Amino acid sequence: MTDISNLLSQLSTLLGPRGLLTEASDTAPYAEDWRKLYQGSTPAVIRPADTAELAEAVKLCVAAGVAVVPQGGNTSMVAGATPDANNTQLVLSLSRMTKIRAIDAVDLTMTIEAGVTLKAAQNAAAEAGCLLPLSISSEGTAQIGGVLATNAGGNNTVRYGNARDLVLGLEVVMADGEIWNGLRRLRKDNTGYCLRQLFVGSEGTLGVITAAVLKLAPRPTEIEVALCAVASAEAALELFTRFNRHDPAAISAFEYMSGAGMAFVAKHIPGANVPFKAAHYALIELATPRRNARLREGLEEVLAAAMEEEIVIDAVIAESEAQRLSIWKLREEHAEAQKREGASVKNDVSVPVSRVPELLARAAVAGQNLIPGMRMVPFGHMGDGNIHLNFEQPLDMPGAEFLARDHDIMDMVGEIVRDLDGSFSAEHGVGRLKPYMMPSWRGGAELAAMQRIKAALDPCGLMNPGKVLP
Ligand code: 2HG
Ligand code: ZN
Repeated sequence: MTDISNLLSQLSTLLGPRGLLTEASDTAPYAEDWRKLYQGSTPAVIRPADTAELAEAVKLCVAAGVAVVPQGGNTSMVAGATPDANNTQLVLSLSRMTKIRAIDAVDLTMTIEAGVTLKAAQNAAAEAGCLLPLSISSEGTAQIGGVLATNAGGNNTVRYGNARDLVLGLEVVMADGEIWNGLRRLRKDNTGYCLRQLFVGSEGTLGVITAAVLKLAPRPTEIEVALCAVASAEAALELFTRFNRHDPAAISAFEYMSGAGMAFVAKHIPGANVPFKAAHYALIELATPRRNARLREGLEEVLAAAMEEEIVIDAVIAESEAQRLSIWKLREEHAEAQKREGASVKNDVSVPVSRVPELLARAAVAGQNLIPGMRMVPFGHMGDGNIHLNFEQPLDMPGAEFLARDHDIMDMVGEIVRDLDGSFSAEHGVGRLKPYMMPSWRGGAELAAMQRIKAALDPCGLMNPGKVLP
């Protein structure tokens, strides 16, 4: 690495005062991850105004041999977007690149820049009479670039797939500073290797996503949301199966929550209104753009039968948009509530949907055997098999002592997940937290191919070093 002060003065000339932060008080928030697992340090945050500036900035960094850490809303659960502690990596923030370049309600596409928050993108799509069918708990802060770089999933995967499934085109600044304009909005385009899908999910280790063309969907005209107390995790699965048999095309979300997580939300989140206490909850959302689809009738019919058979113990159906949002708040505030409760170890895992109840049962037993008193807080996207199988510190164990056992806990969960043909990371990615797991889960030909791709596209190893690959 060469003289960083020389690079900083070049960047300052290129980007101007708004485009470069160097004061420690300004850079500090960019150097720490949302979970506060890692305290990083950076000499500067680069904040380009547009793609051309960003590309020039990357070229200067490459010439100086200085690494960059692309960062969107900094909401990563695996510290995928924060620099290490050596004070040598520059953070590359996309947050000034917030243009919505185009929306086409006939083609059902939107072309947007990486720094637009997911919420702002959803709102823009809605104003154009469309739906951007991707929803995650951090959508108010998370930015499109990060959402794509991590292939975020979230609440609507069961219906619309992951972020990857919504991408038609990308604009990327490659690791050498060249701009690749792949902002095509075609539904068919078989012209060689599918480069855009290589960048989606690469977590900023191959290049920087600066803009994207996303698929939109017709805006639903009917939406129904119900929160149910269910008898068990098996009952939640049975309920999901029944909705699937009834009208699979209508399900837009099917989420699971435990009594433990809901109690944290009730305790820590102002305005949270939990309608009934239960050990297991299911949240079902049905939505459709079809006219007169009578979703409400179908919902009530399935729930009534399930109540008759004591699969569902209690249920509320939202009667207004405000009630719909307040039910969703109970689910979406789980991460925040868990953070406020104390130290937690997260396991963002996936298994085949049919095996979710077994996953929960086995992890509950193994967890108690490993650390007695550890509180299991499972919740998540049951309809696609992705459970956040999190554990909270025992009430009588200091947080630091508990966090020192994080690998033991993650490995305990990992063993069960492996046995159930699942994955150690469902939607949060690998980041800085989980590269050590890659050899045992993705070793051999798969990891070797990934390493060759990394070496080919980022030969100097300056794109988000230390993330994803061990
Ligand atoms: C969610 O589904 C997020 O709310 C966060 O993916 C999950 O906090 C977590 O473990
Ligand atoms: Zn999630």
